[in-house]
Amino acid sequence: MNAMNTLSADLLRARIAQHLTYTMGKDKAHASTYDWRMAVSYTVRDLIVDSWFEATRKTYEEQGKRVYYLSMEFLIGRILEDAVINLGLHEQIEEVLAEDGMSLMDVVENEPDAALGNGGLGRLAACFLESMSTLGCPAFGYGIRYEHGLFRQRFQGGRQVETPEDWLNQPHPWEFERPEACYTVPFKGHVDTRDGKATWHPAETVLARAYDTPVVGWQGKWSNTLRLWGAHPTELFDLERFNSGDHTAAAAPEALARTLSRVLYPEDTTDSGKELRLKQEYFLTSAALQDILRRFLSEYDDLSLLPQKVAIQMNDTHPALAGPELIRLLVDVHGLEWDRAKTIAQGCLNYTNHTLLPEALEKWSTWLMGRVLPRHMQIIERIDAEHHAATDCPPDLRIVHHDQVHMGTLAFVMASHVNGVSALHSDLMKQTVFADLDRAYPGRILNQTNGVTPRRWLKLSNPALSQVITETIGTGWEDDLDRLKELTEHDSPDLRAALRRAKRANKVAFGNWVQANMGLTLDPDAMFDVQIKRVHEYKRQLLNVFETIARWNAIRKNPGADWTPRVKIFGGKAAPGYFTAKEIIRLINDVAKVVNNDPLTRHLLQVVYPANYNVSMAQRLIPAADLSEQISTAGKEASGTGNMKFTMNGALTIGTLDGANVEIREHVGAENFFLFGMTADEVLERYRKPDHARSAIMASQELQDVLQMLAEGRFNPEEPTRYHGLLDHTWNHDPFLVASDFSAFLACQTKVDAAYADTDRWDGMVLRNIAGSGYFSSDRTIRGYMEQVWDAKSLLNR
Ligand code: CR6
Repeated sequence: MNAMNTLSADLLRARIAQHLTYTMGKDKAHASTYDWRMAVSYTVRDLIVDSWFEATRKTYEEQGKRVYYLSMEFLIGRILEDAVINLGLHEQIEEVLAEDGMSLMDVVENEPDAALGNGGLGRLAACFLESMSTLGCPAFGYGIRYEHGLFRQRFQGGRQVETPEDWLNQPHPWEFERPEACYTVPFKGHVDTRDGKATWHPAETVLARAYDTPVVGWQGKWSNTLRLWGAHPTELFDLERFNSGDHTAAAAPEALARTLSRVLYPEDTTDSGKELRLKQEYFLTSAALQDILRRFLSEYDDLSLLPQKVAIQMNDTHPALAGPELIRLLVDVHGLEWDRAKTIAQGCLNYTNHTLLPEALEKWSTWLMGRVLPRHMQIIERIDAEHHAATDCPPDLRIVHHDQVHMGTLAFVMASHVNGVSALHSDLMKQTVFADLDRAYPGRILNQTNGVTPRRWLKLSNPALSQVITETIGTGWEDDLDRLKELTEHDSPDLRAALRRAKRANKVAFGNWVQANMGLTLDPDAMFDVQIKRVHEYKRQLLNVFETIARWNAIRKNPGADWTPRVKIFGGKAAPGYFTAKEIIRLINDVAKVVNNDPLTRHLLQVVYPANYNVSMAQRLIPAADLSEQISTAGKEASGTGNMKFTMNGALTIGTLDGANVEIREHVGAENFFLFGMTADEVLERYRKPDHARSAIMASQELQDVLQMLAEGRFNPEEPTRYHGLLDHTWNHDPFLVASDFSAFLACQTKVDAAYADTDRWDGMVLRNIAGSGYFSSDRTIRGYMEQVWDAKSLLNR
């Protein structure tokens, strides 16, 4: 029994009332939902603080290893409900609020999403923090406190329009500002070298100030810290200038500093190549490393112990300056010799790679790096020279070549362990992009397949299914997700019916939300077919919308046939500068408009694209899904994590053999997974055929019909040429092989229709998907990191 469960409703009632009165300054008669939300949040936060202190005390006492997770993104979403679920206070708080006519749901939904991330990479970091707390692994997440998280998406005439997000417009009740935890981060200037000792004279400096948010694990037994850095000016406001009337110039130092933590870069898988982005990456890395060293030196005085006590994870290459920065701090500030410093740094650092797409592997020009970080450029060159001498590598394997600093190579060379995020991805790392480095540093590449936290992604987001699970196998699955396997032992018509009822209830709830927000009425008995993720060509939303058009054509040709009704649901944002992705969004919206207004097919096919997909929308949508679309070109999606959430929530997957789909299929059984399309090897083979797109199009009448309709402007008569660029792209380039996989996709979708029509068969498949999803808990992933990457095995089961 969790200690929190014994907290009486009386105590909660008193504390919430106390915060309402004395923190918010409101009496009940005048309190708004916002006031209640803040009062409940402060009450819950107070309860977390105790376990947070306890965890910190225990960590200092044990003198064991600490883990530091450096990430430019933490896509946290809402915090209150997650904390309430983990503390086991859901029912009590609901009861207390009801007495005053408030609903916990309204209060929870009043909270803005903390959207400090773009997609999978940022959400993974958030799941990892929660799992590290659940497992009692002493850890800090280090990131940037962006004032504006990921942009808000609206549709205007079907087009994506971005508006700024402003989650910090309101006070953020979860964080503690730490004015004392403050570090100077230098930029630019020049380096003097005298008697072999380098001294950096920076031209600009900024202060990094810490803002801490406790992250509570399951049952409130342990809490770790998410420490986000806000940028502040080092120079004070220029009073002299202000008094002389130059008000703008007086505020200039402040404006300069603040831009550093102002916005999250919205590119997800492209290298943005901007000076500000490089400065942000260094700002995070330097502040984090200074903080890590300060904490270490408050406990130990021998820096050689650092690798024993500290594991630093670089989440992608964004914090890859950690290598040179740690060497700089050890050599220039703490006076260590180069060799010793470098060995210590390598002993602490590890690197996770999240993509093989060449455009996403970060590179900075030596000119920019040398200008913004002159001391680091020197250090990088020395690391590179030693890497070259030790491995005798060819020029293109060097960290610096063609006047560019290759951050993937730098991260690789400076890390003890390098890992991919699914079995297939880690294999491909060894076979392709990192093949030579793998030979030069054998054994360095490992695999740690991603996972997701079942607390947020099952317990919280899907109470209906969670209840069925608990009624069937008892409690305790929440932090031991392999136990879901036991569901198969209980397979029965009753259990299948219960699963079906839970799914239907979620579909009805989602349908109500769509009705209220979009004015569309959905049929909860139709198959809910969902593709939600960033919009990117390799994820092939285009393949899905082509299939939608082909389906519409087929139904119109033969409306009386035995069709399985479907609702095609899309969600996702495109990077603001990504032209093709934005065209795909517009096309989906144009198709939706026409298809949803066709009286002949409306009861058989609907297309829904709610704007502004985010974590909260995912929590609403995934539990309501029947079919999960994971249809990327094989070899392109490093892992995926949405795919895991759908499986856990009893949606079946239609997917390619890509990323973690491969492992999902192994765990749920091939017969319970709709596989289609080319394998990664076949994809490579296909690229060698110069007319791959044209020949695939010519082989499919259905695809030709779809493309012909786009050529004629069937979905956009007001501007019939709108998609001619997209068509040209498909006929002549088709870089992600949409045409080549189209027929296989269509055929597989027909199998999905047949399976859905056979209710009992479908329900059995659903059961096996849920039962097989235990492996995809991020608790399993974190255990893997603790054992194989962080050398922190002894922290498990203590
Ligand atoms: N875009 C991968 O593409 C993976 C996540 C988390 C991604 C995705 O397949 O699941 O990372 N990569 O590992 C990057 O962000 C670079 C992603 O989210």
